[in-house]
Amino acid sequence: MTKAVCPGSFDPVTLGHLDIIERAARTFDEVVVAVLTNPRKAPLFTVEERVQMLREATQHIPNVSVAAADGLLVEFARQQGCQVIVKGLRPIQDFEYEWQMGAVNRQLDDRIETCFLMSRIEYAHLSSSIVRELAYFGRPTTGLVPPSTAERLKEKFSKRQA
Ligand code: COD
Repeated sequence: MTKAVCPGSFDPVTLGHLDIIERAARTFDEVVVAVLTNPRKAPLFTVEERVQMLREATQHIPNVSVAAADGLLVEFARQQGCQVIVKGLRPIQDFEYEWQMGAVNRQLDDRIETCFLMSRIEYAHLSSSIVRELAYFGRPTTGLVPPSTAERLKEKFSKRQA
């Protein structure tokens, strides 16, 4: 049985993330989506909110579970018994960072393989930061994020503006 981890900040989950998770779930026996800390980013949503949004968005996929951790990704992968890290790769922008992360993770534990899935062309422009910016300016995010996430974004920014 091959178990994979799909890691990220997911602040919030987008349809680009969800596509990678669905494809990982078709490729591997079990997938754990891990909400981890990216020290380069200051999150809008709490870890609990991000986990909840991911659980709502992935409830239709039976072999996917969602968890949170605040340590290193390879430590999480080891604890969970994951042999593979699955990352999404958008054209150009992701390559340098993901290559570096893949190399560091291999140095930390070379028994855990990193596997990159190319982003679908229709989601290649999509990022959590673009989605947050649209929501900040009061624009709908439908069609970019799962429906329940679009609702939470609306709620978050209406509270901020109130
Ligand atoms: N289409 C396809 N893939 C996408 C899309 C899209 N539209 N948008 C994002 N992705 C991919 C990203 O390329 C990434 O692979 C994944 O989805 C998650 O993206 P984000 O932006 O939610 O998450 P990141 O990149 O901030 O996540 C970084 C981690 C949290 C994974 C990283 O910081 C980490 O591993 N943290 C733990 C500490 C650690 O182990 N660090 C490494 C050693 S120093």
